[in-house]
Amino acid sequence: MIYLSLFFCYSIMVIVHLDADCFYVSVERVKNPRLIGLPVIVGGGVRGVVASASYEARKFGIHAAMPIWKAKSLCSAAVFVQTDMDAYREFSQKLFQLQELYSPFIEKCSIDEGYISLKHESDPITKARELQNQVKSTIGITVSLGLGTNKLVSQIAGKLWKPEGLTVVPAGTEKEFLKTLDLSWLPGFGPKATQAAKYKGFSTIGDIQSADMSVLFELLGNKADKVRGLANGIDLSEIQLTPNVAKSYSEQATFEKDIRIKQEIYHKLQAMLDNVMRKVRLDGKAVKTLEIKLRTAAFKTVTKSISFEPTDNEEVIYPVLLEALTSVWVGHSIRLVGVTVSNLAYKSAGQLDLFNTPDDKITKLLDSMKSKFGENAIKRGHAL
Ligand code: TTP
Ligand code: MG
Repeated sequence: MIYLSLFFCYSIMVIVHLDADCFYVSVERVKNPRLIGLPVIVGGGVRGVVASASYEARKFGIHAAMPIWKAKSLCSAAVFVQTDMDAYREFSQKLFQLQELYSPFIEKCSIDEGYISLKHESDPITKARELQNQVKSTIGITVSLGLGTNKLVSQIAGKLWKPEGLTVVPAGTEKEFLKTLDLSWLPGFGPKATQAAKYKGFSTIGDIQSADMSVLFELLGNKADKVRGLANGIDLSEIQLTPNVAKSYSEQATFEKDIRIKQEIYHKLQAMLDNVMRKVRLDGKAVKTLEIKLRTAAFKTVTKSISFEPTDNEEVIYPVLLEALTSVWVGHSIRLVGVTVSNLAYKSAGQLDLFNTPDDKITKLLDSMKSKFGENAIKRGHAL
């Protein structure tokens, strides 16, 4: 009986709310680990306000949107860092790409916040914990998660205990969970509305649950019904799917002159594969499928795709590339070639051994030379 009811809870408690902890600060700490443990404030610029405050800084009463001068007066020891939007966008992309490995049902709400449906998982709590750990080990920042039967409950649960929280609201306990929380947790209750409601004697969500409907109408007008539902943990809004960020990496090129020699085309495809696999590695991923595309001088296009064990090393894929090319090669003149790698896997610390990465000393050397001296600083022989 217990097992049955637990399974029932798991099977419908499937919406996860994810929000990164002091996101801008966390990214700055990956860039500069000396900031770890200190009261850190990211912000300034034209608006001169706090964008993100570390949890150490929040102990001094510092919060987002506060003028920098005020933050300085509250904590003279705080370290102030200018915003670096390129870095935050890059980390945000990584964060959402990683979530895509857990679910195809994702709604991105902001740079560091979203909903993920785990309705296809038999044990969403374990899966959510895995996601939380993987974000930390691969991206280097922490996130807080809330699990519930709907978006409202999972969002409140996720924001209630931070940082690194994982709060679960089992099915059937939504009303109880919300009951003692301050009114301002409910959507629509900004500072003004909350003040007006408090004036009328409403203080907690529980007060709204048990309020006389006529009083609620007086306070909220035609929103009263909806708000009463929300207060009782009823939210029928669906996850609004956000299109995927990066499901594949590809490159294609049209030759100045058509090429008829298979070896030459193979070398061109190898060079393109080198480029896309460098991007795969920079994003900390591995791939499981290669597709090549050839377009003949007569504009006939052929494609061939082959799957293999996950790898982030082009050397492992060269034989697959040759196999794909050989399978479609009929000796035509070729005007355009393309390479796509897809079916992505995320390369986390714990998964390193799972990836097919035999001896990648050369690949590592090439990557580090390109990072230091530019993309064209060094190439493999076939790219020359
Ligand atoms: P939030 O998730 O609201 O804040 P946070 O991640 O810094 O802290 P928390 O642990 O409470 O989630 O916003 C995400 C980022 O958006 C935040 O790091 C900086 C930016 N931001 C602003 O630039 N201005 C603001 O007023 C707020 C609230 C956020
Ligand atoms: Mg956040």
